[in-house]
Amino acid sequence: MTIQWFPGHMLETEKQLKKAISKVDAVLEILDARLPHASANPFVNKICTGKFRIKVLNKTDLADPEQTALWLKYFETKQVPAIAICGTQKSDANAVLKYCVNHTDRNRARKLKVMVLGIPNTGKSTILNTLAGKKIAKTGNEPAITRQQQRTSLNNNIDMYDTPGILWPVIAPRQRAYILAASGAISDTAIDYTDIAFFTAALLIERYPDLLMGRFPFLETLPTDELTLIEKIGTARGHLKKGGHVNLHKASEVLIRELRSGKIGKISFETPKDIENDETFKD
Ligand SMILES: Nc1nc2c(ncn2[C@@H]2O[C@H](COP(=O)(O)OP(=O)(O)OP(=O)(O)O)[C@@H](O)[C@H]2O)c(=O)[nH]1
Ligand SMILES: [Mg+2]
Repeated sequence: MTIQWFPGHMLETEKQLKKAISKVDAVLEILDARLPHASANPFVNKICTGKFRIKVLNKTDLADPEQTALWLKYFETKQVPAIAICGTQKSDANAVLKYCVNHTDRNRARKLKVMVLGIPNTGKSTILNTLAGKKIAKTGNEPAITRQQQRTSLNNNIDMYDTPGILWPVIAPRQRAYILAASGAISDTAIDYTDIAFFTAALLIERYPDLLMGRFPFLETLPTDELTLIEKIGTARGHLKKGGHVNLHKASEVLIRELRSGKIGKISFETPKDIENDETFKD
């Protein structure tokens, strides 16, 4: 299965970005710390050749800290500059800017131009707002909130460029599409909601059984399969159809909502080991 997801405005965005990137000093590639590989747009590699770039693993408050540490080590061994932050924390966002100031070659008399780039919903506009200390850009927990490039002058002689999230035309393999969908980077209408929940349920049962049992104590024992987990959540939350059958769509919504909000706990969707050992994760 491949996911065809490429709204018209993204093609336009690509064209504009290529031009705009040539004019900035540094690119912050904003990734989701829960999925640092799946959330990396291969297109960014292509358009940023020769440009100073740092991978920013954002939303560390939602990710498994153990895995985030492993990802940073992974990027270090590949000699790829990377930093992990919580985009709503001023000190974290400032650390990223400081890194850019210290590592870019330029005439210090003029403003440093920094662009945030990445797939939808990774927190680009949030980081800009945090740095500015006020709500300059619209943000929201769904993809494609920002529709246009926007320049903001910060106090410290830095110009920040916010950009719309960009995805690539065909997302494959299936595992990657599910990871992106579970994180909220792809519109909830692009993939069947229950499919995303089944993927999520399998991940939680296999990798985070304790968090799952902690959040849903009514489970009593760890469900052996995804359907049992989703049905038990549906039953406990009263999402039943006529005849007492569980409304799987509603139960799926509960699981995904709780996962995305962090209520289940700090969860990572992929590990460096996954992409080294599993060919399906490779680009
Ligand atoms: N928990 C948590 N949520 C965050 C963080 N950064 C951003 N968010 C949330 O993630 C959602 C997406 O944030 P945006 O800043 O709109 O993301 P974006 O990358 O600009 O998205 P597009 O404009 O659609 O490309 C919002 O609900 C933010 O509040 C973070 O570090 N931690
Ligand atoms: Mg935005």
